[in-house]
Amino acid sequence: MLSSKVSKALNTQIELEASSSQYYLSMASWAETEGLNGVAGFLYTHADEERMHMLKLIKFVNERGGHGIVPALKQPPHKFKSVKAIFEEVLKHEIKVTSEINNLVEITLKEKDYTTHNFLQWYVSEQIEEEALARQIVDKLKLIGDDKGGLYFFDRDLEGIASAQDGKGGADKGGK
Ligand code: OFO
Repeated sequence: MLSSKVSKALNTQIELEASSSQYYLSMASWAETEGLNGVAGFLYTHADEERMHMLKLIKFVNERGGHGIVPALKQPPHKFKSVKAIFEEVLKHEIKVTSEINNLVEITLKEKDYTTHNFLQWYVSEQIEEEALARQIVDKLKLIGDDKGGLYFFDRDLEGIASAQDGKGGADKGGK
């Protein structure tokens, strides 16, 4: 059974995952209107992954006798300056999510809730991957600078990453 503190903290995380999903979805839609299909595909997949993170939390809270609340969400920004600005935002956002996961882990330790602590380890590892990927993309974009040709190839590269992630996402969804 979840303590009210842990339950409240998990519901806050549910909201953060849901708003991450909306945020990346909005970025994806902008990229698509700019003809950046690779960037859009990558971000659409990323938005789906965040939704899966939310769902996994809702199911866990419910299984443990709590109530996973589906939150109301604020409209995310829908205009972006550039692809680089988008991925800098993604990195900043993921760093924030990592810090929230860490706070959550700390709460479970204080509450001696080792089951939730164990469950959260999946999110701890996931954040390492997500931050590293975002950082890698921002570094690439820094190298490209204003080179339009470079951006074209970058977009194509992301298309490849998105389809690889799609495969992984499918397996993840079945297994979690
Ligand atoms: Fe849910 O991992 Fe990104 O935000």
